[in-house]
Parts: sequence; C-alpha cells; structure tokens
Amino acid sequence: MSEITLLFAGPMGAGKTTAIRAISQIEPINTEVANTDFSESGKAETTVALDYGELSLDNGHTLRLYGSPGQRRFEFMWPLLAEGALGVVVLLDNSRPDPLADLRLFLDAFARQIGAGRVVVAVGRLDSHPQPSLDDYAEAVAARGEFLPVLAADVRRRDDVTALLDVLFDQIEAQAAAADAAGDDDEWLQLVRRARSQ
Ligand SMILES: Nc1nc2c(ncn2[C@@H]2O[C@H](COP(=O)(O)OP(=O)(O)O)[C@@H](O)[C@H]2O)c(=O)[nH]1
Ligand SMILES: [Mg+2]
Repeated sequence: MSEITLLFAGPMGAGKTTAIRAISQIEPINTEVANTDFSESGKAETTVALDYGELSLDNGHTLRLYGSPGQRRFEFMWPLLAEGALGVVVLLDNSRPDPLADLRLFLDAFARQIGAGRVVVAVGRLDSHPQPSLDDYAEAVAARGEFLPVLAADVRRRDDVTALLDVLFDQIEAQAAAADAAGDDDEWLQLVRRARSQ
C-alpha cells in the first residue's frame, strides 16, 4: 500500500476545506458550489463532493488529504470514505446549534475507525463559543464507552492542523504497535511510520 490517505469529516462550515488548504502542498481541488441547503448552514458556498489536497513526505510518499461532504444527505458516504484511510479527523464547530449532536452523528459514522484508534476530534470556535466545553465533549465520548482525543483547534492555523495529525499519528502508532507486539502483522503500523518519517 503506497497511498496513505487521511479523511477530514464534520458538518458544513466546520472547516474541512480550510484545514486541507492549511496543510496541502498542492493547490487543493474542491468543488464549492452555491449552497442551496440553508437549513443546515447559512454559508454561501459549500462542498458537495470531495476536497482533495496532498502533503509530500521526505521519504517520497504522499499523504492524500480528503474532505468529505458535510451535509447529512451524504452521511452514507462517510464510513465508505474512511474505509481505506489511515485516520479520520472529525472537525466540529462549537457555534452550531447542537455540536454534541453533531459529535454523536460522526462518532456513529466512524465507529469502526474509533475502535481501531484511528479518529481524533477537533472542536473549533471555542474562543467565541465556550459552551459546550471540551470536558462536555470528553464526557459525551466516555458515555458511549469510546476513547479518543478531543482537542481545540483553529484550522485556519497550519500549526493547529499539524498538531491534530501528530495526536492522530501518536494514537495510531500506539495501538498498531500493541497489535504488532501481540503477533498481528499490523499494516497500519507500517503506514503510520511511513507517514511520520518526514
Ligand atoms: N472564527 C473562527 N473561524 C473559523 C474557525 N475554524 C474555521 N473557521 C472559518 O470557518 C469557515 C469554515 O469553512 P470551510 O472550511 O469551507 O468549512 P467546510 O464546510 O467544513 O469545508 C472558514 O471561513 C474558516 O475560516 C475557528 O476556529 N474560528
Ligand atoms: Mg468544504
């Protein structure tokens, strides 16, 4: 497997396109069109198909960055897009009406990836919208019996996005190393080590 892909998911306006733009080394490809779905967001434009960007690693490999369409009518696509991805970054927007409901929706979609330790949640706009707090998110995750990191992030800042990837990679590496030690030949361990050796 020479392709390493990461998926950015989350509701409309959470910052998927912005996050990919912040770290991509190519001009990201996206398909913004006029938003006709104002029930979900007042944004004038939105992504109806995929965002795509690339990050070249020093070892010659390329990280492929995908942004999933955020509207609920594309819910069926989210787990499909995550299937081949090394990891998933779920972006949430704390200014939305019920961000904890958004959280639950996306955790449902990525249950398999969460079980494998390959999901991180990033909450945006906490500065202007402090409620719910990161503790509330952590409690909501724990109440589901799941374990995953929940961090604050402003995806307009490249450093915030790379910090998210670091946390994600740490977690994948720890889980994959444990599987490897247990005798499973863990392909994710090889992948995450490749993704990190930049
Ligand atoms: N104030 C503020 N704006 C943010 C933050 N994160 C993202 N944004 C802005 O929110 C918008 C997100 O839009 P976009 O990336 O298209 O979201 P997408 O629908 O998930 O692709 C952009 O205008 C960002 O600049 C944040 O933490 N604070
Ligand atoms: Mg977008």
